[in-house]
Amino acid sequence: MSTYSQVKFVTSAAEAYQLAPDTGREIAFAGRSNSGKSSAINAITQRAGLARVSRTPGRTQLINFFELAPERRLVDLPGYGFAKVPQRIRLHWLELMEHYFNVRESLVGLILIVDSRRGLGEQDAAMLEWALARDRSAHVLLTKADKLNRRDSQQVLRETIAACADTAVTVQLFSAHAKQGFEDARQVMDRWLAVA
Ligand SMILES: Nc1nc2c(ncn2[C@@H]2O[C@H](COP(=O)(O)OP(=O)(O)OP(=O)(O)O)[C@@H](O)[C@H]2O)c(=O)[nH]1
Ligand SMILES: [Mg+2]
Repeated sequence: MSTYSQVKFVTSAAEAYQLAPDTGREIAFAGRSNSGKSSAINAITQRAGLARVSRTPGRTQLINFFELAPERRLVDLPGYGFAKVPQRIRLHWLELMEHYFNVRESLVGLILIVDSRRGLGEQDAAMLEWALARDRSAHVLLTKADKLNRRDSQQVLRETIAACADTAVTVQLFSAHAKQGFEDARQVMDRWLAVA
């Protein structure tokens, strides 16, 4: 199984024309602000300082591209759902995301990061729909699972699986802090990145 330890930063895009060249295969990570997206990326790639972890929600407003291997990328999409973000920035986010999902041929799958204490929200469901509508795979990481006891984490897992029933979306528990679920997440990514 890949460890992605050769991962390196490629470029950041604030505008559509700044996206990395659309070749090979890439996996996008998306989620609410503060859901634990950067922590999940660092955990899965085993690179502590790769994506910046912040205590201030909404800090990452750029699309960040990382190379896992030649022609294999991981994309950190800007977080959504942070109440204090001005309308102008929200609209820009929406336009940029629509553009990204519409044009990106190298996009093979979406990893959706959901705080397990919140569960799947409306905007999370909308992200999954965007991916599925374009025939992309999708996998949900219910993260910060260390904050829940076993009963509650199993319940949110069941609820999320039920919410994704009738789709090909897969779901797992994850914790960057407790090192839970890393291997399962990497297995999904390896499968998506492999040339069929
Ligand atoms: N307990 C616990 N806390 C976590 C976990 N993952 C992330 N956090 C915390 O959640 C906060 C947000 O984490 P980030 O990884 O920066 O989240 P993000 O989604 O990238 O946030 P933005 O880029 O700002 O939208 C930080 O204080 C992290 O330490 C986890 O698995 N368990
Ligand atoms: Mg982040």
